[in-house]
Amino acid sequence: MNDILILMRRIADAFSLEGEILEAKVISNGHINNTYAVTLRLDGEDRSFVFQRINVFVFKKPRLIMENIELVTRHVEEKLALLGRSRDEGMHFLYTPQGENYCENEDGFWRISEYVPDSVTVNFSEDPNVLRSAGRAFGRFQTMLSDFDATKLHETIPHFHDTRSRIEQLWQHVKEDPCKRVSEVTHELERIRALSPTAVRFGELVDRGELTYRVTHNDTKINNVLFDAITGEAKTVIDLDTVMPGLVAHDFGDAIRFGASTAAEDEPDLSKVSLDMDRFRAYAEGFIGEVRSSLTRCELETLALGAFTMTLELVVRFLDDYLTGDQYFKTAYPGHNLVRARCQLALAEDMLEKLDAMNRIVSEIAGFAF
Ligand code: GN1
Ligand code: MG
Repeated sequence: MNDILILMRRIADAFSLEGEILEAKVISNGHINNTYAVTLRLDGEDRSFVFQRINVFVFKKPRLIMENIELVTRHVEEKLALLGRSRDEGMHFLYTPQGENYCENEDGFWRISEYVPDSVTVNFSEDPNVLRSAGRAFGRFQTMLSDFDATKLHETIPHFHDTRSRIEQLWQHVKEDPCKRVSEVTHELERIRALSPTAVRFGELVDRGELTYRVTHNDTKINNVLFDAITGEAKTVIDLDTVMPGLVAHDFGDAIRFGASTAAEDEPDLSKVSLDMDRFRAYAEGFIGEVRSSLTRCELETLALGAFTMTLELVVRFLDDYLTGDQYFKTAYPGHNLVRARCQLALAEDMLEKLDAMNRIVSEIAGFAF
């Protein structure tokens, strides 16, 4: 048995998951946790599960994430049952004999969820229909949680999408320059300084009470949606680690940042990086179609600004991680975070130029002028 199989066996045992492990594959989508697709032979049947080790550098209190997930998945399950929809549209976690949805031991902090049958993830697609379907899935998720009591949720990463404090933290690290890398990024810092006033508008709108928090997903990359392998329709959203009070524009904006870009998040050739307006429109149609009736005017008016803001926030986060020694995001090569930051900066600049065009599309879909 190879090392991964031995490790997976130990984790399965902690959850009393019996059966022979037939296969264990690394899933390399996310930047934070370690994920494995594991297939076991159980009672003569092949069953697949997702085993995940939580990154406790990022999630300092992983039990609190699992408490949030328990509450959120239960709420979603009840909603799906009421609507007569398929159980596959929600996520299902396994419990240990101690009744917990995680195990914590010398191997780390682990959880196991059932693999959603016939599902696939998509990292990049030029097909607007994929974006429209993803928009519907995140919109439905938002709607299902609209009556969920946000005070029950722990803030698993404080100030997660507080762009203002992310920017302040970056300037603090620029001053400290712990890895002596600041001199390499003077151009990027100059642009961040110029673009910051636009990126901190959300903080100001919240301060003035014009926007309020809802329960949001907060990590709406298209690869956090499971699609039906046969029909291509989105089945469910995954990666519920950052479900917390947040702004609708964060969820909308992060999905656009990742899914409507013409290039990957870490494309080094910046001439390839821009916002694809067809995919923007498709996602907006899917998302707004699901949430339209519950959004305020100010929420609708700031959806497009959310795309720019989330993209600039990622510039700041990737650059901050680069300046402080690449401790947060997994990297595939030295300088990877800098490449990501530069790519996201090119995208943010393009989004700012297209902000009016994005707003016109949102206004058209929402059915009123602003
Ligand atoms: C991380 O783990 P993953 O790849 O779904 C990050 C998000 C970033 C994203 C950038 C907890 O998400 O906030 O937007 O990378 N998650 C956390 O790709 O920090
Ligand atoms: Mg993820």
